[in-house]
Amino acid sequence: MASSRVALILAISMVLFSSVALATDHIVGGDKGWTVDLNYTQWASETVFRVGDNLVFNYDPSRHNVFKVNGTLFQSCTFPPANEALSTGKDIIQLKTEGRKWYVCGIADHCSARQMKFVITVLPEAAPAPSPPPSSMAHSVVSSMFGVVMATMVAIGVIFA
Ligand SMILES: [Cu+2]
Repeated sequence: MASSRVALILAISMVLFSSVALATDHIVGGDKGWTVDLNYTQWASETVFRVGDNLVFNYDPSRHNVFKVNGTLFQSCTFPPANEALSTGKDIIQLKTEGRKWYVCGIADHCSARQMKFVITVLPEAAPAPSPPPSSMAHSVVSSMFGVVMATMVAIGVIFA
């Protein structure tokens, strides 16, 4: 009976996972992380950001920090109060809304002179299929119902096996 319970849990979790949109972790600056004199504007321009994705800042917390700012503060490299900085050295920011977001380092002249600043544009969550919204909605309902039916059949098969 224990093994059939495991199979049931597996079947249910397969359905759950299949309906969760894929979120991506974007490591800011890639292997080099968040540091001076790296072209983050270029990094950001080569990356597609979507709602639900994460920005991951890896850095030495004794040398850098992270501020999320608005466009005006970004342009002038001025910062919110220091206690609003992220400063753990491994900060993960989930992108919850669409639109433009600005990030800077608030230490010394890293924003104004050492390129530690970038802007991103967050796009809507990825659709499950590259089709127009009404039909893709219908498609996802059908496919998730199919998944539930399959899992139920597998579960019933396991219980009565
Ligand atoms: Cu810095």
